[in-house]
Amino acid sequence: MGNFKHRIVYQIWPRSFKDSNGDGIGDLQGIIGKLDYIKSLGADTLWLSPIYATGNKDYGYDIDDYYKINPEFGSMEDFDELLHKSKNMGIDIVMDLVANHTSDQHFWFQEALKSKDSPYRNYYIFKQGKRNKRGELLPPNNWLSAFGGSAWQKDPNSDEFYLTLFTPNQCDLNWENEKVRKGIYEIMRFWLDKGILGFRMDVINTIAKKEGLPPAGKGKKLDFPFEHIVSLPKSHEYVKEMHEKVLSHYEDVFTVGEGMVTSLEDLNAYTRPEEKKLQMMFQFDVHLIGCGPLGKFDFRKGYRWTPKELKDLIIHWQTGVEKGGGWLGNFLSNHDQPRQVSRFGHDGAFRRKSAKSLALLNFTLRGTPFLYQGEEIGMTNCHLDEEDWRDFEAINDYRVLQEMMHLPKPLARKVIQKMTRDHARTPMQWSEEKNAGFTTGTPWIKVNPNYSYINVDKEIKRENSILAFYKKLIEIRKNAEALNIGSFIPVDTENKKVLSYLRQEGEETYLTVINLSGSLAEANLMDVSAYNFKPVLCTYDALPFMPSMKLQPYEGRLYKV
Ligand code: TEU
Ligand code: CA
Repeated sequence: MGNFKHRIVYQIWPRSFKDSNGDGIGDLQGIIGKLDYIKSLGADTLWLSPIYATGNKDYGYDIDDYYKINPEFGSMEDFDELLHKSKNMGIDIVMDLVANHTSDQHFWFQEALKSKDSPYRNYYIFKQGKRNKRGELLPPNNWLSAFGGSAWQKDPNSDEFYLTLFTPNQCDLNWENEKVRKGIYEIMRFWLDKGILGFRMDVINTIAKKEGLPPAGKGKKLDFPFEHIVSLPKSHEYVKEMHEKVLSHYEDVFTVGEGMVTSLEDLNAYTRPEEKKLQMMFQFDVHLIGCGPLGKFDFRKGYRWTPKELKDLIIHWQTGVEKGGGWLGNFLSNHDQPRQVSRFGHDGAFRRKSAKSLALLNFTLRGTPFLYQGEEIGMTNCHLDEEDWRDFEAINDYRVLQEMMHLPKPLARKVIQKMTRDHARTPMQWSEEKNAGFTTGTPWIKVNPNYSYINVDKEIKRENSILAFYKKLIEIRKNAEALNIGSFIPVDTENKKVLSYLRQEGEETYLTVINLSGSLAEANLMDVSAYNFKPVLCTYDALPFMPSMKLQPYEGRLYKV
């Protein structure tokens, strides 16, 4: 299991996984109670979204104290119990490391606010505001926050502003300050020494900011400063230092970097083993398909995309990362994304079929597979009215879409409904009991009413369920070196609907064929017809391989020589 390329990662967003004490909020004892379930899937690694003390302005990604457990989730004893029990079952824990920012309640920031001379002032990014002709104090530059609005907050006690690239309560750390770096490394050692396996590193490629903080884009209107914050050479240096000072001192430590838009070159430069930085990284190109250049709420392309576009993106990243010697973490959904069947497949009549094909895709691509709570039962997006929104991003961008982009309310609402992160955060659907068996109390967020027929209990009892498909697939992947580390070789690349590829290692060859479209399609596999393929796992019937095969909507097949 030791190798990071062989791991199967299950992501939990603890607030919505399982509530054990009836307060409507998921917690650590809830997770402990479901370890058997996670084990039964075949996962060996558990990534927990942040469980530290937080003010919940960004539901855990705004950390007040990195050494304390969020009391809503339990205590440090609960955590130790979780760590111990999961380890005994062969499951390792990966924690979220949020090192780009702390919350404004963190001790460092509270001290920094006290005065301009505070020894903690330089832990953050404070800068003198600018005065306009009328003498009004304005933010130091035009940087836009990732969640809309200016990225600067006024210091109540001076003419300075501090940088917050996400919510106004998440204060960007100044990584140039060696004390900040040391402070973060100490946090990492604390958790690694406790026995966790490693970290998923939040927006790790934005920790360095361009010197002098120059204006973004054309410099006039608010603009997101991609060019001044994403993957600057200094970010690479810091990650390298982190590896040298911390990670390299532990055996078998797991690291996956998360960040904003990266290029192939950049991802490879973070993840090539000889760079000694990270083991793998996520990319978001696939998730932003159909969005405009401003990101997920930029609806100007209408969220329209073709199966061919999706296919080309996948092939681009697969072949480019292999060539460049890097490594990907593969995922189709997480706590920031809509549910995958709703986004890439079909959440109506073909829900089951498309859920299985998307699983087949995620688990046979080259890279370490991550699966997000609920995808294994085909959970879908939920109809969410304004009063159901919990996420700052949705609430704030709803306003921004109307005020800055002049969208009429109904369209703004539609855009939010399409992409809000709340879809991923509706509670895990365990059973057909009240509140999907998530809580006996009042859930903190709406439960998707479709829990009456989409839930774990039902899936367990059902033949040919999505859940059973995941289990088989994971079992197959675990025992197939070609699927873990093999080469990715696309075939039938011109096909407009069907994605087909070989995974090859030594004598072992697998072939994946997936119809990414909701209509009938035909795969042309003449090029690989010399192989003696046998069906291994299919989403419809296990049909024999043929050089030309008709595929049903969202049909997927896995063959093996
Ligand atoms: O997200 C980082 C990130 O790149 C976001 O801008 C992402 O694009 C956004 O969620 C899209 O809606 C990470 C965490 O995963 C996210 O939950 C946090 O809110 C964010 O960092 C700040 O810590
Ligand atoms: Ca609880």
